[in-house]
Amino acid sequence: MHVLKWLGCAAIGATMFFAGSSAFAVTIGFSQVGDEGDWRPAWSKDMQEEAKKEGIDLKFADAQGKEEEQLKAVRSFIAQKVDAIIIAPVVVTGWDQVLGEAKKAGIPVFLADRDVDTADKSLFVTRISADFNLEGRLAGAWLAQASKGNCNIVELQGTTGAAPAIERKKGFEAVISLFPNMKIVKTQSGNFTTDGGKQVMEAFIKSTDNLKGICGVFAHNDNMQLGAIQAMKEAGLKPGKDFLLVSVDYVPAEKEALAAGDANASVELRSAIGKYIYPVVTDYLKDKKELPKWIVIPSDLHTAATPGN
Ligand code: GYE
Repeated sequence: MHVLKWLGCAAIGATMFFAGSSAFAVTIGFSQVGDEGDWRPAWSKDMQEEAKKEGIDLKFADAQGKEEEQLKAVRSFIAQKVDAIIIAPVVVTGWDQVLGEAKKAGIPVFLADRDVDTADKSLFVTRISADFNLEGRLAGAWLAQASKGNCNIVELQGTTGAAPAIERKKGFEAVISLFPNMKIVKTQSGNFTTDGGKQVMEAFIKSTDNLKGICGVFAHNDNMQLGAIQAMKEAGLKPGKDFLLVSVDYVPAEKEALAAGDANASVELRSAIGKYIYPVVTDYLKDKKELPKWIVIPSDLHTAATPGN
């Protein structure tokens, strides 16, 4: 594991290459998951703005949450002979073939944000992302101390098969399993969306007689938590007061929910990360130096009392 060492430093990395006497811009294809929630559009905007600043010709493809669309986008980047491809994979499976095609075409692939599940790590150069398992552990640790190790929990999972849903769950469970009186009593996917979180919480409220005996809600992202807050309020419940709410992303709307006392903690997922990702790609294009397979962006937990900057 390699912790991102450039955080807080100015971004470096010139993005013009010189062939003989003429400079040419770097062309990068970026296959993005979609625009679910608040975090992802913020990151998409950041990637586009940073590319402009760096003089990178960015081909941005929104997969609308569908892996088939991502595969199409990557194949079209290969056909266009881009210099590099960045992928934020919707789900972890199904990547070997298309990554093999990029490798055969000599186009380096970088993973950003989400992970793939492949036995052949030579199919991508590196992955630049937060540690989702750590985020789950931080959320679990916060809930353990806030509930003094006594908590029946409902869990709102992210998109089934997506790296953050898998790892946040694993990390969270690893911590709560240390406490005999903490357990997940209901769990379902809300697909990382506000509506999904609201619907799942409405069903939980019904099936548990208004969350009787429940002490906490762990949502794999803020948007689902924000949907859950709406559902709880509509049922006359008091999220953040009678229930401990912890989630991940720390988007502006969640900060407001924390300040209003409707939620209790959120693990920050940075969205302004283009300035760390592009230099990794452009430096690699220049020197082809082998990189660690994972470059980790740090995660911090925030509460209303510790909002950070
Ligand atoms: O937490 C969620 C988004 O992949 C880590 O995806 C990311 C997650 C993020 O939809 O809000």
